[in-house]
Amino acid sequence: MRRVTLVSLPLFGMLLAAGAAFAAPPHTVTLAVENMTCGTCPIVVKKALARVPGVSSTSVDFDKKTATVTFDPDKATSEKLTQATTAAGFPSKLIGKP
Ligand SMILES: [Cu+2]
Repeated sequence: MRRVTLVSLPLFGMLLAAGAAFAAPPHTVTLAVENMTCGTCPIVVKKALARVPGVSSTSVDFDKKTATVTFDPDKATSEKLTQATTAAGFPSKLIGKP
């Protein structure tokens, strides 16, 4: 039992390193965002999205009513993004991707 533990720890470290090496590239999606009525709204939407773990960049287009978000697909999903804006009072949906 003790021998197994001694062997498995470095092995676990190698698996972690391998996992990092093969981590999925970041995803970028565009969301259609409702309810943005003034210049402050995009800031609120941007903050709500930036708070989602795994999100690396967010840009909100007030004129087009869209948000473009780049995130780590291992940590976040597009569903979590739409949930975050909806919770902030701005329902959104994914454009173009399933
Ligand atoms: Cu506003």
